[in-house]
Formats: sequence, C-alpha cells, structure tokens
Amino acid sequence: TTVIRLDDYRPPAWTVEHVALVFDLGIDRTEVDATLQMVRAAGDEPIRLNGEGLELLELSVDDRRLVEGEYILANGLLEIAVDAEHCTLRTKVALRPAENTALEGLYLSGSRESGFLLTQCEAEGFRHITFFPDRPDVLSRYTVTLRADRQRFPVLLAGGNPDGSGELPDGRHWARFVDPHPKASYLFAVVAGRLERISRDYTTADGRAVALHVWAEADVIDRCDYAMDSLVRSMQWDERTYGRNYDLDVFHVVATHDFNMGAMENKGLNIFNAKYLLADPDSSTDDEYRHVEAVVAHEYFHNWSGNRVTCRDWFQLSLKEGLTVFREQSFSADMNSAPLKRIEDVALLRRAQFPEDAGPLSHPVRPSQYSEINNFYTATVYEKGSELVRMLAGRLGTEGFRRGMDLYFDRHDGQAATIEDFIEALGDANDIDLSSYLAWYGQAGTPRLTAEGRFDPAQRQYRLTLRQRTPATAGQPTKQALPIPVRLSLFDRSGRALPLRLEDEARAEGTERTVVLDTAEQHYVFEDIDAAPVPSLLRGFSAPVILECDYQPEDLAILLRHDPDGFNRWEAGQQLAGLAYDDCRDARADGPALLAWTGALAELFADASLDDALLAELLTPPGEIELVERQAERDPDRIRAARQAMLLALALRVGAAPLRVRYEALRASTSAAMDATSQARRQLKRRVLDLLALIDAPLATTFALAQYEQAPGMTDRLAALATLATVAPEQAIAPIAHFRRRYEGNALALDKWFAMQAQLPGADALARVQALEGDPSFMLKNPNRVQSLVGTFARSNPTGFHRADGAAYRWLADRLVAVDGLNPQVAARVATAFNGWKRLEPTRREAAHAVVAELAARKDLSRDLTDILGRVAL
Ligand code: HT7
Ligand code: ZN
Repeated sequence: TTVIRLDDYRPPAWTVEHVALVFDLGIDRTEVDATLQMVRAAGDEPIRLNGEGLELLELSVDDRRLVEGEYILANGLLEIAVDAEHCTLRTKVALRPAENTALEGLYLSGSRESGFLLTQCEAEGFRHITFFPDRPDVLSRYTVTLRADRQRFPVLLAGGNPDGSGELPDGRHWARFVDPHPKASYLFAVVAGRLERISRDYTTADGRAVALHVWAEADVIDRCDYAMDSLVRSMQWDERTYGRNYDLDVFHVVATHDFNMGAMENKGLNIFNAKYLLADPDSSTDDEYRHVEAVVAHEYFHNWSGNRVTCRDWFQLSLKEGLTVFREQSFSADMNSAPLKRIEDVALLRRAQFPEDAGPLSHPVRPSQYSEINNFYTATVYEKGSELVRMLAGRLGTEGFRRGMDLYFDRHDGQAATIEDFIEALGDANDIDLSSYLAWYGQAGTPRLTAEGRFDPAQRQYRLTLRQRTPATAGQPTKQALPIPVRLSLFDRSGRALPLRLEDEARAEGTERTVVLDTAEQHYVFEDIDAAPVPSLLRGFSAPVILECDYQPEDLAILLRHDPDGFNRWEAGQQLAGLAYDDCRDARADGPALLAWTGALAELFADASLDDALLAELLTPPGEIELVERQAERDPDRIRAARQAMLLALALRVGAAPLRVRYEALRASTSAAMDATSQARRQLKRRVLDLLALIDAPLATTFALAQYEQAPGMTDRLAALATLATVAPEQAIAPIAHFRRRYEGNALALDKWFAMQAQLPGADALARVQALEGDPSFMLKNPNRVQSLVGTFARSNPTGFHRADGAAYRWLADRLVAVDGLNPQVAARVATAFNGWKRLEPTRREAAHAVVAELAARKDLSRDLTDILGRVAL
C-alpha cells in the first residue's frame, strides 16, 4: 500500500481557476461534462488529474480531442503533457450511481423508485465524479448545471447561488448554480430527486438576505423544524461571537438515511445523516435533540472554519475539525448548561479518544503519514484537536482569542492553510509566541500529569510539585515535554477556596490560578497557608491529560461536596468513583473510597438545591470502557462485576425508600416538554430507576412497565425499555415487540431499537444480536443500521463482545468482510472495535489475536479495512 507523508508535501503544479460542470443525471447512468480552466502554478510538469471508477467518454485540450497515446490513464491518474501556461481541459465521463454502495462520490439514497441522488466528496470523493486535481489546496470557482427528468428529479440543488433554470425537451429540466467563492473540490455537492422543504428568511448581521431551506423526503419533513431553529441560532451565534456572517444568498440543508458519517459541510449545501437532522419528541431522545443542535452548528460553523479557510493538505485536518468542534462546544455551552456540556465532552474524550491514544491506532492530532485518509476522521483529530484549541483559547483569554481568530480569518480567507498558520495568527494578534503548543499537534499519546503536594506548617507554605510524562506510542518511542496549562484552586477542609499567593507575588489575588507546566517537573510554592489544603487541579479539564494525584478519598469527597463549579464537582466524583471501583475490584466492601463515594452521593441525593441533570451525572460512575484502565488483566466480566458492585453499594446507601420517593416525584412531573428542566428530570428519573432496580427489582419492573406504557416521548419510552430488558428480560419481550411494531417504517427509531438490544450485557448477547440480524429491517448496506447493531455490540458491549470463547470475534470478522464488500469506510470504522485486544487477559487475547491476524492476512479487503487491521494487528 502507498503511504502518503506530510514531509513529501509539494504545492500543486497546476491549479483550476474555474470549473464548469454539466450533469445529465440518471440513477443507472449519469454523464458529467467538465470544463476546467487550468493554470500552471509551478515547474514544467504535466497536468495530473485524479479519477476513479470513471468511464472516460471524451477528452480534449483547448478544443482538440485527444486520442489514445496523447495521455496516460493508469492507477487513478490521468496525465496529460501540456506546453502552455494555461489551457482549457474538457472531459466527459459516465458514472453508475445506483451501483455505488460505498456512498462516496455520486450515489443513490433510498430505493430506485423513490430515492434521490446526492454526493459525498470529502475527503477524496470528487475524483469519483470527474477528473480533477482532487486535493484541498486547489481552490476553484464552480458553475454547475444539472439536467434531469422533471418527474423523477423535480428538485435540483448544487452549492452556490441559483443562476437560472428552465425546461428541456422530453420532460427534462435544468438548473444552474454559480458559487462565487473559490473552494476545494471536497466541498462540492449536488442533490437531485423528490424532496420536500421547509424554508425561512434570514438577514445576516451585515445585511444579506438569505433563504434557508431544510430538505427531506416527504415522510420526515415534519421533523425538520428543530434543525431549522438550530441553524438560525448557529448563524446568530457566529455573528455575535466571531463576527462571521454567511456569504451566499441561499443555504440548503438536506437529510439522507444513507450516509457514512454524521454530516458534511459542502459549501452552501450541507448534507446530513438523518440521525443528526430529524427530531421530534415521539421518535427522538433528549440526547438526540442536543446532537441535532450541535451537528447543525458544527457544519454551519465550517463555512468559515473549513470552507473560507480550508486545509492545505489532509494532514492539517484538525485545523478545520478541531477548531470547529471547539466552536460547536462553545456554542452548545452557551445554548445549554456550560458545566453539563463540559462533562459530556470530557466523558466522550475519555471514552473514545484516550483508548485510541493508548493503543495501536494512536496518532498525533496532526498525523505525519497515512495510507487511507478516511481512517483519520478520528476522536484524536476531532476531540483532542478541540482540546488543543481550548488550551490556546484559554491562554489568550476571550478577547485575545477573538483578536487571534479575526487575524486568522483575515489573513487566510480564500486560502488553504496549515496548523502553523493558525498558531502564528493567534500569537501575532496578541504579541505572544505560541509555537511551543505545536508540539501537542505532533506528539501522540495522553500525557500523565503527576501532582504531589507538601504542606509546611512552619513556613505556612504549600509546595505543589507537578511532573509530566507521556508513555511511548506506536512509532513514537520518545516524547518531549509539552506546555500543560493547569488551572487550580486550593480548598480548606471546610470547602472554602483559599486566596492564592505564589512565592514571588506581593499579595494574594483570586482563588484560581493557571500555571503552565512546560518542563518535565516544576514546583509551585503557595504562601500564607494555615493547614494542609485540598488541591483542585486541572479545573475545567484545562488540558487533555490523565491526572495522577494521590488524593485521599476524604479530599475528593470535600471537592465533590463543595466545589462551586459543576464540572469540577463531577470530576472530583469521577476520581473518587475510580478509587471506589478499586475497592470493589479488590473486594473491599467497606473500603474507605467506596464509603466516601457512596456517603457523599447519598448526601447530595438528599440536597434539593442540586440541579437534577448534574445529580444524574454525579450518580453515574465512569463506564466499563474507561474503567479498563484501572485493570492490569483486562477481563470485561470482572470489570462489569466490580462496577455493578459499586452501583449496588450506592443504591443501598441512598436507600430504597428515598429512591422510590424520588422516582415517584419525578414521574409526577413528567411531560413531553423539551425545556432544560424537563430534560433534566427525565435524565435523573432514569438514573434513579436503574439504581432502584439493583435493590428492588420487582418494584423497578412495575415502574418501568408503566413508564413504557405512559411515556409521552422517546426518552422515557426507550429508557423504560432498556431498564426492563436488563432487569426483567421476560417481561420486556412484549414491550420490545410492541416498540418494533409501533415504529415500523421509522428508520431512526428502529436503529435505537437495535442499539438498545445490542448493548444488553452478558454471555447471551451474541445470540441476541444474531437473532436481530434476522429481522427483516436489518440490512448491511445501510451504515446507520450496521452501526446500530454491529457497531454498538462491538464497541459498547464489552461483556458481550469479549466473550472468553472468542465467538463474537469470529462473528464480527465475518460481518466485516461482508460489509467491506459494500462499504469500506463503514467496515473500517467498525473494525476499530479490535483496538484494545492486546491488553485483554490471556484467553481473550489469544482468541482475538487469532481472528485479527487471520483477517489482516487477507489480500481481498479494501484499503480502508486493510489499513485498520494492519495497524491493529501490530
Ligand atoms: N467534514 C465532514 C467529514 C465527512 C466525511 C469524511 C470521510 C468520509 C465521509 C464523510 N462525511 C463527512 C464531517 C464534519 O463536519 O466533520
Ligand atoms: Zn467537521
């Protein structure tokens, strides 16, 4: 396989100033006529265009047809030697959309009879549509003409401003679109078919009238209002927060059920996986409402961080993705509860990115090489990338960061930029050298931050020593020290934050400080301290590191009770829960950490002033996947058993009666309303019911059955079903069947039905999943369906997937091969479930190794899947 390296980057020899595309659309066959205004940028190299799976019908240069021998077409490249400095290059190709199951390039969503055509070009899909220098540093203006049968394709859309439409003979019609903003080919998009729309007029802060349209198939168009509202909020927020306005006269958003990822920021024509666009109380959970808002915002924000300023090459992917995740996180924090958003994001980082960074798939936020770029749309590039932007933003403060972003957008508008460009702009705008942060982008692995505090009563000093160390990762044996901002406070034992004065400071200032550890070890001496304080470190999760601090359980309990910040409170609870887990793992039923954790939570449970959603989060210890880190021998059954034991201890400590009373109170206030209070109640109600189920299963079953029947919306309905299926499987059979019938034809609801069952733990999980494969609605060619059943089982059901006999590994291998034949990107994503096999206990490790090695040795798999397996098997 070919490896692409960052160090080999060369600017393009030829660029394309303007491209005119004419599509004659058909489901079985589409013809694309492309006219490229080519300009030599450097050197005397031939023109090289990418093109894959294209049937070349015509090729001409400056109106002269080329014949065989005048060009070379091999290995996905079309090479033409041209002497001139510029030329007009024309190609005509034919494509077969209905046969495109990889969902990259032009493909059919839905059925032949009623589905519609659409494109997905990031990262390298445009080369499946026409011959083109398909790389993000070639920026071109696009004119796109679509022609199609009017009956079959009444709606014709492309990115850019509308520039005419009309009739053609034989019941056909046409529409033209001109995009005045030069863009990279990966941002190109067209959509054609029978779609409905909802529309809204919007005026930008700088006075542009914009028509907003959200498009979907007729049966789901009434579920698009929340997406439209979210879009308007996003546009207003970007104007307010970053001074960024939208820049075309129309903005389209389209929902499809057939999509490889979450959504795509094509210029002027965002395309969404329906899962992240449609929302209504009857079929969407509260979490899904938040996801819709976040993904709509994310794609919209890309219009500046991604489209107006794009990436020079795919190694710079985090330049747009890390930054846009950060922008979305800030937006969501502003729209909802900031601490809860931070909790959710940090939990995701720990669940998805930390394991990636600790295993064979680890890579820097800016990778230095790849063989398949689609495999680098990872939690590291996205979520860790966002944490790096957050550190930079924290270093500059709100106003400084805004100054830096203004300079970045000004300087690089209309360009393909690098991560250096970004960091330089932030620094230049503030007269600060931020270049030391570049090391974060090039170094893989999660740094360990060790903290050690010593109190000196004679000197009235508290001396804090911070050390950092990053373990070796795949291909990066040695590591350097990184700048680690550590936001901290000191609390006395009554939970009061102490004024802080470092040894060289004249007087105390405030109760919170950020120190930046940029060497292997540093000491910080705090003055005027009267008694050993409890340090609250890494507040707000100020750096993406693992904190190792020998806290006593009572110390953490103090923070959990008193820290005024919701995030830090939760964090103290998570640290304490980790120690409580250790107690359970080592069978210390009265271990001090377990007692401190359950005691503090029982107290908080009784505190009526605490926010319901925060309490629900506090009552949730780290999941089985995170807890893996606390286990030398990784045995998912034992991890689950220990975690269940700590939950049982918590339920007993809170007590059956308070749990029942609380559940009943929350139930009494149940409604379908979507406001934050109602959502928080539903979330807490679910936690309370699950805790109650551990100590009074019959009562919890009664509650869950009634909750299922009376649920006003999906959140309560699905939660009840999941509780029932875990606590009383026999009694869940009828409701599960009922849910299946109720949502027949609702793809997104059925996905949740599959996913809920795929997560049920235990030895019989594989048999359950195999039975579900027999459901008539299960199909391998729909990515959402594969993810909901196969992906959920492999990634989110540790005890089910990691069966000691290896049966689930073999089953997954078979499914991967089958999916790979249809959709390599999806197969590769699901295959990352094998990531942690090396650190399993010996029996499982052997079983997994045999399967992974056999798969990795196959020669008939896609580049996507081969790449993942090759790295995982190492
Ligand atoms: N920028 C988008 C990436 C994306 C993608 C990448 C590879 C294959 C299919 C894809 N669909 C969308 C998503 C985002 O906004 O981050
Ligand atoms: Zn993105």
